[in-house]
Amino acid sequence: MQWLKMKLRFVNLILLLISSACAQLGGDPNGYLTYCPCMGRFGNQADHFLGSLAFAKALNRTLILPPWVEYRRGELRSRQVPFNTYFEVEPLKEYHRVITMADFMWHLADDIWPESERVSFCYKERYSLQQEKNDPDKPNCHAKDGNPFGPFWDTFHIDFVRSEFYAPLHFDVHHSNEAAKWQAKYPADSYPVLAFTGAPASFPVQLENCKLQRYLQWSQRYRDASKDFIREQLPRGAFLGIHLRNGIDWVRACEHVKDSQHLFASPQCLGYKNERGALYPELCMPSKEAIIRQLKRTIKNVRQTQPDNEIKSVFVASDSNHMIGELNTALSRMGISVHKLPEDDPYLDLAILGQSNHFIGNCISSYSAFVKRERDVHGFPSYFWGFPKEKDRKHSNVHEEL
Ligand code: GFB
Repeated sequence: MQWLKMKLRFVNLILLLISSACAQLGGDPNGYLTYCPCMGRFGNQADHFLGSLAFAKALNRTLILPPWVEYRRGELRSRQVPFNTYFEVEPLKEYHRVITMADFMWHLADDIWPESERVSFCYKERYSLQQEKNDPDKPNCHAKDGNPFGPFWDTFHIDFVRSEFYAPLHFDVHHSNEAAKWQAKYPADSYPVLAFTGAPASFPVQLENCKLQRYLQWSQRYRDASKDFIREQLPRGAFLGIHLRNGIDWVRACEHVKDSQHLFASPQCLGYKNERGALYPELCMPSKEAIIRQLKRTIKNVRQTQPDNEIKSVFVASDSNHMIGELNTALSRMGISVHKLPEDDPYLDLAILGQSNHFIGNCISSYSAFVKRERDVHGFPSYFWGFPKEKDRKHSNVHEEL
């Protein structure tokens, strides 16, 4: 008898735990929104994330936090890295309701988004690369066609039974009553989850959404790793973080400068309407000489303006050439040492750049833009390579800090 009572109590306890877990993860009657971060690498995905967060809030739907999509050399399929590997989930909740994709799929999807009701959303028909899949009588989003589209949804065994084309609706919820139009066309009771084939956001990030960066806070692992590196590897004192974007993909991308008004993240220095000037090549690919000149000038400026917090070292983040030898040679007479991570880690590079006393980034790069936004949140100064233009700087004595 005693044994039976204990068993019943145990079963009750388990039921209580399950029901409280469900209550915590209770379904949102206003619905959910998710998407595949299927365009570009981290900088692009981060821009898209901020826009998607703002969009989910405007539609008053919980944002299902997608994993980050990564590409490894030699691998045919993208890797999906859980959102909270790099960033905390809790601070986002101060802005809006969010849930990780893993939590949603394991705890809520069976009830809220059963397999037979999974609809993929795209603006208009997307053609498959496999011709035989394109049926003129059955237009489709082909949401899982190609890499990273297929591997992304496969991570959570998601297949779609139908496509929905949402044209002419769009994602700019700041300048019109677009959110109300979405809600009217796709109410949560008939469309519990809006699952987009790509991010419901613009690239580069809309000006209005830049400030949402404050809710994107590094996970404990990256906070600790960046602090440890700064404490253990850099000399005591202020340090200057620099981003050198100079790999072959970048060399090719910079060729588009000559026929564009904007390229990638360029509005961050030129302004969204080019109010601070037009594009020029040195903004994208500064020469080694220009980099060294700007470094020396920045270090001297800081010596003059902040004599009690002089720059003692430079931390270099790069996708390709860190220029460690050249920079050490150029800066050793000023008593400055130059450092990089022992192993490539794009996220740790970002987390360290975010904490440097001063930062020089690449205006065109969305990777640099991530750092700039994070530093703006904390009021830390940032500058860009080749900005303002050297000749403009001489003539106008412009204050460089943005
Ligand atoms: O982040 P991302 O979209 O920035 O892509 P851009 C660049 C990727 O290169 C990063 C690596 O996600 C990193 O994986 N990378 C860049 C770096 N800088 C660093 C660095 O300092 N350290 C390390 N460890 N890795 C543009 C895209 O890249 O590149 C465009 O926006 C296009 O879509 C173009 O692909 C060619 O904005 O710089």
